[in-house]
Amino acid sequence: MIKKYIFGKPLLKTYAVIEEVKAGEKLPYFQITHDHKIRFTCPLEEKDLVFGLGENTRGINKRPGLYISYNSDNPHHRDNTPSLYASHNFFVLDGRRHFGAFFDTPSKIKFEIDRNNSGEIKVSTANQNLEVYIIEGDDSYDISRQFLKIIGQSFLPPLWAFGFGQSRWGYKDQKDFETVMEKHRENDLPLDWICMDIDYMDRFIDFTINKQRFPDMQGFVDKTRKRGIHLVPIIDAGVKIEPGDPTYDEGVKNGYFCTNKDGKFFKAAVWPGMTHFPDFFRPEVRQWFGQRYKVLTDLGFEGFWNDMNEPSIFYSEYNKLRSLWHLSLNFYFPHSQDKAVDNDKKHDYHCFFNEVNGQKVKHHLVHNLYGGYMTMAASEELQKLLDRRFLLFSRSSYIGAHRYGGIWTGDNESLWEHLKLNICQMPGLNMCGFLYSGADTGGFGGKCDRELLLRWLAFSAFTPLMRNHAEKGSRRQECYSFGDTADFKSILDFRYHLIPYLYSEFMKAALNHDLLFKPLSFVFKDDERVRTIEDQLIVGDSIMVTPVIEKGATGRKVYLPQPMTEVRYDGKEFRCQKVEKGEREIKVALNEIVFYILKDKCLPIGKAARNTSELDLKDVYLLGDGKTYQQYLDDGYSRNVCPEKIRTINNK
Ligand code: MIG
Repeated sequence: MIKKYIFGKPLLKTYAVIEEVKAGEKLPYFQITHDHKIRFTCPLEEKDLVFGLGENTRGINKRPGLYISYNSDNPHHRDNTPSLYASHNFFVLDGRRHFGAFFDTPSKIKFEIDRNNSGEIKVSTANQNLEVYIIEGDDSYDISRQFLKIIGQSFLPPLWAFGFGQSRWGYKDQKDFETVMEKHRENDLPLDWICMDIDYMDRFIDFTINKQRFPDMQGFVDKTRKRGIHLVPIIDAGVKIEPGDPTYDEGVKNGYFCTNKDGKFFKAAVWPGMTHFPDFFRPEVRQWFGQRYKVLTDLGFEGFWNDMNEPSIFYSEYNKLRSLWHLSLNFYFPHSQDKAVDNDKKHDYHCFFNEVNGQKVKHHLVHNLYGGYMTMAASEELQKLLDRRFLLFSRSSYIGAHRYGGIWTGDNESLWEHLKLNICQMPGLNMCGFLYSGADTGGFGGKCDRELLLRWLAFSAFTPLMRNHAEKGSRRQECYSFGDTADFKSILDFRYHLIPYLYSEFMKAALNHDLLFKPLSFVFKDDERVRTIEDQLIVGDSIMVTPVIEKGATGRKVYLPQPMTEVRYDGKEFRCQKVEKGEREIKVALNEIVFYILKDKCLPIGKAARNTSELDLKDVYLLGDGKTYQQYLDDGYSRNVCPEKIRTINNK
């Protein structure tokens, strides 16, 4: 059962909830106090866990911790960093009582969960106008699914988006992209898509192509498609101030950009130099900006990633010094963000305006919706420009944006700690609707080594978005950059064997308002022990994954809440054995993947392929002791999806 409670007079209806929800009278579970902020407090019992909060840091269990929803570009985050690229304000309290709570506000909001042993959840925001949804149900899993239902169906990417994606900031011309393709082919490493980062553009101007570097982009896109590979260009939020450029000219002529306190277009520096930000809050601006993608769809592109849309700002017309100070503070004290975010009163986000229902509103009040609105702009117009499903993923988001695109988890680093974070983020992201997601595999910043990349790929092999991405100037981390590629081939081949299952489970989850990634306790409700397990996850209906996440480890300890089938893949074959319930010590070599099939379940395994265009989703065999598998099947690109496209495969 879901009820909503309205406080004050919210500025706007966010795009998060799309189903009608009845209003309740008195908010249960929380005590409310008002001063200059509104605070909601809820006592915690000793054994209560808190799940959710989407992309946020720390574990699957968010207790204890401080989380501040205020979309921030923060490549140096650590475990105690309160704000990342997204705002996902939904959590479930899991204990003797169960309830879910969604704090629907476009403004900054703080979640203190048993912070400093307070023994309570405290949610506070200076914007006292908001809606709170309370969801009651049988258990955390049920509550999460009820929430997924009211926020609407997740974005559905095409099948090729489940293939392996290679990316690196710094690939600059056609030759660089050809090298990636050739290296993959030479080494027999599968590949479905390559990201084009900002260097494909003319001086970082959105919807332009650098003609020197790509003399015939249309021909190149075409040729690449014939090899079964998609090129996926990036689009940044900031539009360069560049008279003569159509995006700039049209934006200025029609007054489509965010304004400053004098009513002029707000100026902020990002990659292209000084830019204006499209005011995505206005429907006509979204439609206009979304239609600008036509420049690229006309060249044959069918996939995009939207970046810098928090929006990220290097410095602005108001804050040159402060921003430089802020940047250097981040550089020298990467752990000090806690303060930096809290002291942002003079920040750029207080210096420009969005137009909300005809009224100028200070950006900081609606900040967390901006990136998601950019995703909506692109998605709604790409629907019109293309006749098939497209790939779209964004860096910044708010709940609701999951209906329009996927997200990646933003800039991370080549750290074992960030691999662990990636694992913990997945269930939370799924609880907030973001099914098509994944991290920069191998780490964006820092020095990735062979071992970390292999272990990370072995986990990413289960995430819908599987992309190796790295920062300009960092050590090369393509799968062919570490000498012998056989181990990498084994992991990437595994991914392609898994795609029939992954795609089918993804589509079923999206169409039935379900999660793909679940904490063990969502499935094994009566097993006390699984409640604190954070390095094993349930993926789909049939399997449990147990990634290796320690440096130098030759294997790991796993816990089985029931007897299962252990599956081991080493690049040659799948080997299965029945294993007992309880603890197990397993060896996992660098080229191997070990996972478990739940009791009475099975999964389809497909053939290896160089890319998804070679895959036949029907050509599968089953592993596990389940009697049947319900496979979702379609052509991988049509829009007319429906939950009935299921075939039953019998297990012999
Ligand atoms: O300030 O486009 O998160 O994936 O490679 C950095 C360059 C801008 C940030 C993105 C990252 C991308 C990079 N971008």
